[in-house]
Amino acid sequence: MSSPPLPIRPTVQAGATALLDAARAARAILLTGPTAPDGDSIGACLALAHGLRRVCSAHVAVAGELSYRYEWMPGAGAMVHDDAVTADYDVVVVLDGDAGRLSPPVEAAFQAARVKGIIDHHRSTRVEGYDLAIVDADAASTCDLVYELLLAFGLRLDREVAQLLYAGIVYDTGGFRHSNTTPHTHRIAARLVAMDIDHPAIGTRILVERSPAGLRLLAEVLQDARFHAEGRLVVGVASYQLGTRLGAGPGDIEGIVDHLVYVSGVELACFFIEQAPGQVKLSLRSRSRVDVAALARALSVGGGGHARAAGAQLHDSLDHALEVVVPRLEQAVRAAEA
Ligand SMILES: [Mn+2]
Repeated sequence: MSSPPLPIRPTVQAGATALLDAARAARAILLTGPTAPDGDSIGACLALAHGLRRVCSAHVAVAGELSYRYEWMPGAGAMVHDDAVTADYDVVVVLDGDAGRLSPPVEAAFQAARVKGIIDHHRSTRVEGYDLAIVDADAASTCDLVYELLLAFGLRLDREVAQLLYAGIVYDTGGFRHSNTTPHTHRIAARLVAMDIDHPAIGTRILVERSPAGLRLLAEVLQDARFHAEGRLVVGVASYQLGTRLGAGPGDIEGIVDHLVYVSGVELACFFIEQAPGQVKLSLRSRSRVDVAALARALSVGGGGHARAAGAQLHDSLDHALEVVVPRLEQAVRAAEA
């Protein structure tokens, strides 16, 4: 029994035509996520690269630095390290995040490109400044959009692409538990699972598995978590020194903030990650009331994301960041209760 075709949203349909035209006129295409790409970004880039290689003759490269969590993904081994990206691509498309968060070499390639594109579902993303934009904040993931894009290209799914898209969807919906999960996302996922992919293994690798160093890091962060605002706000901290002592890498940080926010009574969680001295990343999650995308934007110029999951980057010492930000988080959680 075959399922009826899924509808393709108008923005994807229009964008597919524009992207195909640009791709067929191009010699070289670069697909990239923002710095430190997540599962949705990597899945979307690799799946779109796979699709584009079947509909045009341009050289298609994917840029990004992978954490160990994503090394298994088909095509991941051929990704170009950000530092090795040169500025000679006709088309550069940013997936799952805006061009404000590219690493310097990728930013240079983006600026030099004849066609600058974006495919994204972050509510904070603006379409100005791009020649080609497929942006829909109602999509659960960028992989949802890429799935429809590949259909609009007239391509049939294969197992490789199904694994990539499923990984991205599982990542961004937290295993179909977050509020962005819709019947449409489930319908897409059903079609991907029907491709005979090893979906339990993908779900485990993307959401659950940790390295031994990552387990110790999780333990220390949870041990030292602090509650504020009568238990409605929780703050976790991973100092640079802690990460170095445990030998933890970027992949070990992912998912820790979810442990913080899913504590009874908690509405808002903030995880402070000291990436290097003077450089602090904030990872924000809320349960139902605080708009963390707005909060992240208020905390830093490049901050943003989704209503329930967002991030911000501060150029500040860890101690000073805590001193300044925690009262603002308390304020936000109290305002949301009022
Ligand atoms: Mn995403």
